[in-house]
Amino acid sequence: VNHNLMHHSVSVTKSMRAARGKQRPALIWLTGLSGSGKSTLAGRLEAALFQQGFHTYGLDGDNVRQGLCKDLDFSERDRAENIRRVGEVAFLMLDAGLIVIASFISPFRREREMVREMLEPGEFVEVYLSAPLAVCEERDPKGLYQRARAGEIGNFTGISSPYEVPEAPDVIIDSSVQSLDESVTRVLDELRRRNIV
Ligand code: ADX
Repeated sequence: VNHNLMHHSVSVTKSMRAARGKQRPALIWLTGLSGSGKSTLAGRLEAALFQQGFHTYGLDGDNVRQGLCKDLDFSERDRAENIRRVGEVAFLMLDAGLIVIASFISPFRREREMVREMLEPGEFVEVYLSAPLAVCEERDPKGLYQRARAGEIGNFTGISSPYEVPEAPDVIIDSSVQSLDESVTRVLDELRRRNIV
C-alpha cells in the first residue's frame, strides 16, 4: 500500500453547494418599524419555502440580539454594527447555498445598502413592511411603544429614533391592508421572477 498518495482536495464552490439544493442563494431582507409584521411574514415565508423543498434560514433581530449581538444597544452606532454583523453572517449563509430571510428594523439606508453591496447582483431582495406608525403603535404586540411614549425606553424607532424609508424597495407590503397569504405570494413571485426559486 502506497502511503505517499497525494490528497487532492476538491474545492467545493458556492454554486456547487447551491446546485445540490436546486436553488439560487438569496437574502430576503425585511425592513420596517417594530410591529410592522416582519417576523410574522418571515415565519410564513420560510414555512412556504421549506415546504417546497428549499433550504432556508431565518435571522431575526429579537433572536440575534440575544446571542451574536447581545453586546449591542439601540444607539445609531450599535444598530449599524448589528446590521453589519448580520450582513456578514448572511454572506456566509449564502456562500453555503441557503436562502436567508432576515427581519430587522434596519432603520438606516446606508446599512441596508452596505449589505446589498456585500452580495452578488440580484441576491439581495429588499422587502419594505410599510404599515404606518399609527397602526404599529396600535398593535403594540410587545407593549414597547407604550413604554417608549412613557419615556421608559429611549431611542425607540418611530418615536425617538428615525426610520429611513427605502427609496427603491423590491417589494412593498402593508400588513394593515394585505393579508398574510397575499404578502407571502408577493414575495414568492419576486423570487420566481429572479429565478431564485
Ligand atoms: S435594528 O434597528 O438594530 O435593526 P432589530 O431589528 O435588531 O433593530 O431589533 C428590534 C427589536 O428590538 C424590536 O422588535 C423590539 O422588540 C426590540 N427593541 C428594544 N428596544 C428597542 C428600541 N429602542 N428601538 C427599536 N426596537 C427595540
